[in-house]
Amino acid sequence: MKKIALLLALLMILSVAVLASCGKKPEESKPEESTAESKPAETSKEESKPAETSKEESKPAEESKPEEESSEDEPSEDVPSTAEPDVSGTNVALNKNYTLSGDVASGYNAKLTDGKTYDSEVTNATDPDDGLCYWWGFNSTNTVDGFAVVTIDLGEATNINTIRVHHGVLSGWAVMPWKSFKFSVSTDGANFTAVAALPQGDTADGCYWAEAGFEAVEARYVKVELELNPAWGFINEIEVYSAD
Ligand SMILES: [Ca+2]
Repeated sequence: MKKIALLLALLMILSVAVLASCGKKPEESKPEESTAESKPAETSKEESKPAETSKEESKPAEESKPEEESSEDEPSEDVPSTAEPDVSGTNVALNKNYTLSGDVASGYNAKLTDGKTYDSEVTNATDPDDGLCYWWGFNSTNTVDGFAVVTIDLGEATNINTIRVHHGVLSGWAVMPWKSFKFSVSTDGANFTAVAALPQGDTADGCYWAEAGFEAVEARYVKVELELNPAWGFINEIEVYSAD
């Protein structure tokens, strides 16, 4: 009987131990819950990813700007030459001073009253691209309200009847035809009177001149306003002819 009593006692102890161990399991599961709690922290990291992707999305916009600039900066291609038109008067703008609506853009800084046009320059160039160095380039950086403005001081009041602007088109390099041409004159450099206007000319690639003839007028200052057709507008020479 004593043995049976001992066995029963042992069974009691074992059952209590088993129950005690089962009671610990819920406590051991708590760390699992805590790991589950760490998951929101991970998802918060995932939430930060869209911010990173937004940065990536902004990159193409930044990269596109240099592409536009590079397309504007590299207009270099041969241009078919054209013959000079006949004018009976004297080019009184030759070697005269002038002002511009803005500083030179990207090195295309031809002199506009030196008597040399693209055509004459390229004759002496060994590389066709050299000729393009003799253009003055206008873009959004050196125009005002969409207009390139050149004002020539003839030095003294002069009777004139013709103004001519040599310009070029290279659409493949973003050098576009001018949208319009406006010509005005002044005797004091402050009050200008319109004398002529021209619409957009040829749009095909090439060298051109826009020529405006008008009734003879006395002028010391000649203003040429060219409406930009983005991105670039090129001119090389402006001639003003005397009526005498
Ligand atoms: Ca020139």
